[in-house]
Order: sequence, then C-alpha cells, then structure tokens
Amino acid sequence: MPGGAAVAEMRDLALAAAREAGFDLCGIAGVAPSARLAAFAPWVESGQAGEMHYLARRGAGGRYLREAVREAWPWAQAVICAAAVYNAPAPRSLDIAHDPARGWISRYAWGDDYHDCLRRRLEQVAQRLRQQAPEEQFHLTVDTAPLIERAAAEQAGLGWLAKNTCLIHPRLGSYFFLGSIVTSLPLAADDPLPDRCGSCRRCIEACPTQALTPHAMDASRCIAYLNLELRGPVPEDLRAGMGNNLIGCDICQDVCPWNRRAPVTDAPEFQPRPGFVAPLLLELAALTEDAYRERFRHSAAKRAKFSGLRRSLALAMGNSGNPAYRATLQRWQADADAVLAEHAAWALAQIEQGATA
Ligand code: B12
Ligand code: SF4
Ligand code: SF4
Repeated sequence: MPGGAAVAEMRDLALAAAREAGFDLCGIAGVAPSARLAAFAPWVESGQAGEMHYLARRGAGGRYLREAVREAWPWAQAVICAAAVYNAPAPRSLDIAHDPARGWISRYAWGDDYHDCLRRRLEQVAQRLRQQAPEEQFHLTVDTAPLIERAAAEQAGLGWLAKNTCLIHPRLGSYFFLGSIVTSLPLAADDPLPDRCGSCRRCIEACPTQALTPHAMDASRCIAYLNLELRGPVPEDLRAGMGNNLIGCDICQDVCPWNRRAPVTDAPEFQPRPGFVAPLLLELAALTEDAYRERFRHSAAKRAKFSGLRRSLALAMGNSGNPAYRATLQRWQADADAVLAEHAAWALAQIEQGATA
C-alpha cells in the first residue's frame, strides 16, 4: 500500500483524471458505516423496493450487500465518485404533459446508454490509477453493483440528498449521472455539502403517485419503477397518475428550483436522438418489435422492453381521453400479450367515460 504522500498524489491523480475523462464533478467518499446506509434495511424490508429483488441481495454473512460498502468489497478503503451532466436543451416534461398526441421519455434516456458512456470514462480514470498502483484494487460501477451510489456521492461532497431523493449540486442541479470506483487505496474523503432544500416541498406536492415523503421514496409507487422495472400489470390506482410518461419520470426534478438554471451538456453522447423528445404516441405504437429494437439500440430506454413500452403507451392513450386512439386500443385489446390487452381495455374505458361525461 502506498504511503501518505503517495496516497495524496493518487488522490490528486484521480480527481485530475476524472476531469480529463469528461466528468463534471469528482470526489472521494469513505467506507465507514453511515446513517444513510443504516436506512437501507428498513426501507427494503418495508416493501418499498417493489419487485426490484436485486436491491435486496445479501452477502455470505446474511447482511444486505448495500448495507455497507465492505459487505461487497471487504478490501475497500474509499469510493471515487464522479458525476456527468446529461441535461440537454429541450422542454421539460410538464410543458407537454397535457398534449394528448405526445408521450414523455425521460431526459436521462434521450442519448446513448449512460451505463456504457460513464463506464468508458471510469475506465480512463482507473487506467491512470492502475499505472501508478498496479497492486491496488479498483471496482468500477454504474448502477449495477450493490453500492448505494447517491449515498456515497453525498459523502464525497457531490451534492445533497434532496427531498426528492435525488442528489443535487448547487451549480449543476440534479440532471447528472453517477459513476463510482471502489478502491483499496486509502484516499482521504471529502466533506459533504449542506442540505439546501429548506422549507420547499414542490417535488412532494408534484409527484402524481404520492411516491415521496421528504428524503424517502416508496419506489413501488414511482412512475419510473412502474414503466421501467415492473413487468406485470400496473396497479389500477396508479394508472391515472402515470399520465403520458412512457420511460421514467422527470416530474420531481422538473419542478425543482435547483434545476431552473441547470447547465446543459455538449457531450455528443447525451444529445437527444431524433424522435426521443416528446414522441408521438401513435408513431411509437406503430413500431414492430424489430423496429423497436432498432430505435432503442444502445439506449437506456430499452430497459422498458417492447411489452413495457406498449403497456405504458396504452395507459398514456387512456389518460389522454382522446378518441383518436380507439382503433389502436381495440386492436391491442385482442393482443396475445394479456397484460397489454388488459391495459388497452382499461384505456378504452377511460376514453369512453370521458366521451360520456
Ligand atoms: C433502483 C434505482 C431506481 C429506482 C428506485 C429509486 C430509489 N429512490 O431507490 C427507480 C426505478 C424508481 C429509479 C428512478 C430514477 N432514477 Co434511479 N437508480 C436506482 C439505483 C440502481 C439503485 C438505487 C438504490 O439503491 N435505492 C435504494 C434506496 C434506499 O436508496 P436511495 O433512494 O438512494 O435512498 C437513500 C435516501 O433515502 C437516503 N436517506 C435515508 N434516510 C434519509 C434521511 C435524510 C434526512 C436524508 C437527507 C437522506 C436519507 O439514504 C438512502 C440510502 O439508504 C441507482 C444506482 C445505484 N446503484 O445507486 C440509480 C440512480 C439513483 N437513479 C438515477 C436516476 C437518474 C433516476 C431517475 C432520474 C431516472 C428517471 N428519470 O426516471 C429516477 C429518479 C427518481 C427519484 N426521484 O429518485 C441516478 C441518480 C442521479 C442523481 N443525480 O440523483 C442513479 C444514481 C443512477 C446513476 N448511476 O446515475 N431509480
Ligand atoms: S420520478 Fe415521478 S413518480 Fe417518481 S417520485 Fe419523482 S415525481 Fe414521483
Ligand atoms: S423541489 Fe424543493 S424540496 Fe424538492 S428536491 Fe427540489 S429543492 Fe428540495
């Protein structure tokens, strides 16, 4: 293990390499137990993770892997946390929420799949560190490892864990991704930033499915869970709240005052692909499965899968109340996909109710 001065140099190297790789922020978190991590077990045990069973994976000793960084990486001494802005200059979801012709794909999914983009950048950082300390361990992750990345990034001084549960940076807002490198290097940790939500509650009040309480989310009610993670039927009491959201949901970030002047990125990989900003419902509904695969190749939006997208399209059509969707919904009502057929029937009932009201 390198000594004091050498470790300080490695810290500087990590921060400089992150900047050169295109990250907007980088900081270092320690791996000691924390109040944030202690909040994980009660959260997952109360069922708020819904069907995201991967979140509840346990280590050999029976504890949740996410409960402590060293559960998954016993050799860990620090976490290098980096952030990349994905905000692009285009409208907010609420600007088109009442357009019956259009649906909403979340901002984070407009460009190329962030998992690949951030991983490439993290690889550049790790490569520089490995050259200087080939005997040390470096585990790179964007989402997939059992690390609560926002809790680590909060400790690394990248922002505060806000009431909408997003990490917000006072200059960048919250439209940024996180990537992390768990390392055996004993890098000195940064200081966290203060919470600046104050008395604001806009996100909590704007959430259409009442998924938020201050600093905590019942993910089983979150629209991003319902349209990206949940595979079966959407609970009926949450369908109307989904509005026209097809992939993810931006509402609690779009209403946040810290995003009002959030900077945009010029990174080519995060610029909106044609047809991703506020797409026409009928245009997406006409995609065959092959055309769907082509359209969403290398996009984070493909997590919804063809069946999930059509299920959300049916709900968006029903929620619009627009009779123009009758023909598509009638066809889907007879579809071999039983979940789609049932959602199409629900949507048709909404349109008929609207027509007779
Ligand atoms: C599962 C998951 C989801 C789920 C569940 C979200 C959730 N809140 O858990 C769903 C599908 C709903 C989701 C939605 C979104 N996600 Co997501 N998601 C993840 C993932 C893979 C795991 C998160 C996790 O472990 N959750 C478990 C819960 C317990 O953790 P937590 O929400 O962070 O909770 C912490 C707080 O509650 C806090 N806490 C507890 N008590 C208290 C008390 C106080 C006072 C305070 C201050 C804090 C606090 O500590 C908890 C940890 O114990 C992470 C990547 C990762 N590996 O971390 C990305 C991640 C969190 N998601 C991300 C993004 C971008 C999104 C979306 C914006 C995508 C979209 N547009 O639809 C939305 C945002 C919704 C929102 N308001 O958070 C980013 C967040 C970036 C940021 N700036 O915050 C991450 C980090 C992915 C990445 N690599 O960039 N996501
Ligand atoms: S992403 Fe949407 S549904 Fe989820 S908590 Fe935020 S506003 Fe609510
Ligand atoms: S909308 Fe208000 S309460 Fe919610 S995250 Fe933003 S500042 Fe915090």
